[in-house]
Amino acid sequence: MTTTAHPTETASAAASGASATERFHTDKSPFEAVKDVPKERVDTLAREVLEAIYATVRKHKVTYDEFNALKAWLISVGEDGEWPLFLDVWLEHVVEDVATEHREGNKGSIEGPYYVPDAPEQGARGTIPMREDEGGTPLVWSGQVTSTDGSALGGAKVELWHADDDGFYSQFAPGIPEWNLRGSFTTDEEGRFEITTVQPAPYQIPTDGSCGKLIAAAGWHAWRPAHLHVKVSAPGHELLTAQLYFPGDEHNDDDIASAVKPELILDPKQQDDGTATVDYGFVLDPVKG
Ligand code: MBD
Ligand code: FE
Repeated sequence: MTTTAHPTETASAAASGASATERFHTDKSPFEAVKDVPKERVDTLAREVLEAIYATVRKHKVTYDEFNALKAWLISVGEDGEWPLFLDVWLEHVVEDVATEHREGNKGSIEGPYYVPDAPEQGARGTIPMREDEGGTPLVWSGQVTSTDGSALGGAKVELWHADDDGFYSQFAPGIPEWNLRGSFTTDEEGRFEITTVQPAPYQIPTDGSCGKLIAAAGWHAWRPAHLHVKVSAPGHELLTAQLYFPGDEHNDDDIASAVKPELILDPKQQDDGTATVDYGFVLDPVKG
C-alpha cells in the first residue's frame, strides 16, 4: 500500500457541520429552484420514499425502541449541522449519476459539503494558495479542457479545492488560513492549464457527531479515499463537478460516499525531485436546445 498515513485527529463535527449548514443557507436558494414542480411529482416522490420505509419497517419488524432512537438521532443530525454531510455522503452519488448519465463528456462525481465559490483567481498556470510548510507530496497537474467535438475551450474555469495532508478543509476546520488549498484557474487559448498543489491524504468524515454515531452503531468505517474536488465550467457548456482520485488508495473500492468512478483515478508519475506530475483533462458537453 502506498497510501499516506491516516490522520489521527478529526475536526470537530459541530464546527464543520455548522459551517457547512451555514454556507448552504447563504449561497443557495433551493426552494426557489423547485417552486414550479407540480404537486403530482411531489406526491409521487414523497409517497414512494415513505412506502420504501414502511416496507423496511414491516420486513424487519422495527420496534418502538428503534423508532425512538431514530427520532432522537434525526433530531441530533440537525443540531450538529450534519444534514449537508449526511445527504452528500449517503445520497448525493445517486443523484449525480442520474443528473449526468446523458453526458458524452466527463460524467463527474459528487460536490460534497465543502465547496466555497469565488476562490482566488490564479490564471492558466499557477500554484494554489497554500501555507509555506504545507504538508504532502507536491503535485503538478496539467490538462486541457475541450468540448465533446474536440475543440479547445479557452477561458474555461477550473476551480479546485481539497483537504490538506491532515484531511482538513479550509473554511470548515478551524486554524487553517482562508482559501488554503482552494483556487480558481482559467485555461489559455488552447484550453490548457497547469496547477501546482500538494497531494491530499485519505480523509475521514467527522466521527464525533451524529454521522459518526451511525457509522459506529452500524460497524461501518468513515473513510473517503484521497481526492481532489473540481468544478469545470465554460460558456455554452454544462457545469462539470467531479473528484479525482489516486491509484492504490485502499478506499477507492469502499468509499463511504460511493463517489469513485474508474475514469476519475489519476495516473501520477513520481519525479526524481520528489514531486509528482499528472496529465488529466476534461471534456464538457455543450448545453442542448
Ligand atoms: C468530503 O470531503 C467529501 O468530499 C464528501 C463527499 C463528504 C464528506 C467530506
Ligand atoms: Fe472532499
